[in-house]
Parts: sequence; structure tokens; C-alpha cells
Amino acid sequence: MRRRRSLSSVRSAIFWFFCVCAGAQAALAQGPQTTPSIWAPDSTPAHEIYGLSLFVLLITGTIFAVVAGLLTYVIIRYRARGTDAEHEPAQVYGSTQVELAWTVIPVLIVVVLFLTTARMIFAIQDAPEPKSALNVTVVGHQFWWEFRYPQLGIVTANELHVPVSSSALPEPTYLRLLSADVDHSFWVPQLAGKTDLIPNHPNQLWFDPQHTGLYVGQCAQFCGVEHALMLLRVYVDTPDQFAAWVKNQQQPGVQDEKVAAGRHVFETQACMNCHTVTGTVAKGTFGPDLTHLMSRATIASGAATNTPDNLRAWIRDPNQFKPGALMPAMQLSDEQINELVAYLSTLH
Ligand code: HEC
Ligand SMILES: [Cu+2]
Repeated sequence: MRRRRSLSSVRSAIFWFFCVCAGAQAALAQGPQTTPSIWAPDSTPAHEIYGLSLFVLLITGTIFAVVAGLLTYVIIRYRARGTDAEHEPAQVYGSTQVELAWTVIPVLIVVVLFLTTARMIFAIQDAPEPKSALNVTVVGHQFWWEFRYPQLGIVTANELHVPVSSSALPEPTYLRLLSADVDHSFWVPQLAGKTDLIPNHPNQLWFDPQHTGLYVGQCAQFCGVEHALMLLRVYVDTPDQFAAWVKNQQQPGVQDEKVAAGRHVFETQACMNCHTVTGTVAKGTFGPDLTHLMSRATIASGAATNTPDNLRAWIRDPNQFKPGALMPAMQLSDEQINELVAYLSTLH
């Protein structure tokens, strides 16, 4: 029995050792990862958080190794042998020195952890915003993200585009975090720490991604039934890609006569009460702006890829992808849905 307990300490020590190795290895990978990763920071705040977590892991890992090591030693060295069990060993009570040691040392350790963490939080939060910074207002909605670029006059949803920020040309992105309903949390672990979007309490977050590509994240605060399908995509573009994206987003919705039937359905059904297509009568703001729907790779906050089939299925019944999503199934005919999808497919 005792031998087995010491074995399990050894086993968990090995487990932790492998965790740290796996983390260190993943950290060597550069650039965006396909799943949210805390092991591959790629922006200043994320690097700072990563460094701090390694420091915390080192301290707690050392404590674990010392305690587990002593425990293992004592269990093996002083295990019951032969007739030992018949006599109770000498009992020792109270030692001021030992008690002081095991009180003062942990308090000191906690103070060190607290101070390093607090210092890092303030260093990130107080970083002065450079003139070259891009400002984006993020509004959390049940269960999607609204992105507004006040300097550029752009409104989009779910897929954030930002420029890459190199040391030669620093162009960090500063997010102002708001919420339209409940508490959400913006978390793209490779770029920055999680920060909540609280109604009536604007928060701020910044990052300066060092590589181009797609960084993924998610809402990290339970905000309702579809919380788990409130995914985040941050595209880090080269300066040219970003300028082209901005130029396209600033255009009004394309008006193609070939899809007038679908546009008519859109503007005579409730769609227009909840969605905006700039340049048309549709000015709703309850749901995502659809002016450039086709510039997005996914729909419904990453719940499905943006294909005509998925759009059809989504409009027929949003609950198929996202049970609890706040867009109603509108009981439209197949013909109306096909016309709608043809129209939406022109919104590049
Ligand atoms: C009551 C308001 C409401 C109405 C009416 C409505 N929608 Fe929506 N729509 C939403 C909301 C909210 C979402 C976001 C759902 C989510 O991701 O959780 C959405 C999402 C979408 C999306 C995905 C957009 C994206 O970028 O993720 C499309 C496309 C869409 N709606 C089309 C339509 C069409 C077409 C109609 C009319 C047939 C319509 N909607 C009617 C509220 C509405
Ligand atoms: Cu949320």
C-alpha cells in the first residue's frame, strides 16, 4: 500500500515533466497555430504572460518536487518493517522553528508571485498607446462579435483584421471592449490575456502580432447557451493586404440587378430589422453587419464555414448549427431561401 503511494508521486512527477517539455517544444513553433495555444505567444502581452507563467510553474514545480521527494523518501525509508507496527513510534509535538519556517517561507513565496504578477499587469495596461496604433471597438453580443473601426468607418463581425506589427514598423491594435448584453471575454491566447467585455464598463486590451496569418480564440466567459460557439478569428495581414481589406470594407454593399429577387426578400422580410447592408434600407444592428459577408470565411461566429449550402441551412433554421442562437427560423420557402443565398453571395 505505502509502496504504491510513493509510485504515484513518481508518476505524477514524470507527468509534469512531460507537460513542461511539451510546452517548451510548442513554444519553439513560430507564428499562428490552428488551435488556441498558450504555449506559442506571438505578441508582447502574450510573451509577458508566458514568461510569468513559466516563472510560476518553475516555483510551484520546485515546491512540488521538494514535497513529493521528501514524501517519497519518508514513505520508503520509514515504512513498516517486521514487528514495527506493534509499537507506536515516539510522538513529537510543537517546534516553533519548524512552524515559523513553514509559515514564513510560503508567505514570502506568495508575496513574490503577487508582486511579479501585479507588476506585469500594470506594465501591460499602462503601455502608452503610440500614434500609429489601430483602434477597434469590440462589442460582445450573444453569441457573436461586432468589430467597429472608428478611424476607418468600418463595421464587421466575428473576423477581425489587423496589420502585422514589426519592431521596424510598430502598429499595435488597441481594442475597446464593450458588451451589448451580458459579460463576455475576449481571448486569443497567442496575442494577449483574456479580458472581459462588461456592460457599462469599457475595458481595454492591446496586442502587436509579430507574424501574419490567422490567430484563433474564443469567448472565455459563460455568456449563455451558445457560449462555446462564440469563436474568434484574428487575421494578421501584411500592410498591403490590410490596406486592400480596408478599401473593400469601406465600399457600400454591391447592388447586382441579377439578384434583385433575393434583395427584395431580404428587404421585405424581418432580415432588414436585424442586419445592415450599407447602401440599402437594411439598417438593423441586432445581428452581424452583412455588407461584406462574403469577405468572411465563417458564419455565425465560427460555427460553420461560409458556403452557399451552409448559408441555406442557416437561414432555414439557425438552430441546426447553433441551438439557442438569437436569429429566428423564418419559415421561408425553398425558392425564397435560394434567392436570398444568391443575393448574399454577391456581398463581397
Ligand atoms: C431577430 C433578428 C434577426 C432576424 C430577423 C434575422 N437575423 Fe440573421 N442573425 C441574427 C443574429 C443575432 C445573428 C448572429 C447569430 C450568432 O452567430 O449567434 C445572425 C446571423 C446571420 C448570418 C450569419 C452572419 C455572420 O457573419 O455570421 C446571416 C447570413 C444571416 N443572419 C442572414 C439572415 C437573413 C437572410 C435573414 C432573413 C431571412 C435574417 N438573418 C434574419 C439576427 C437576425
Ligand atoms: Cu460570449
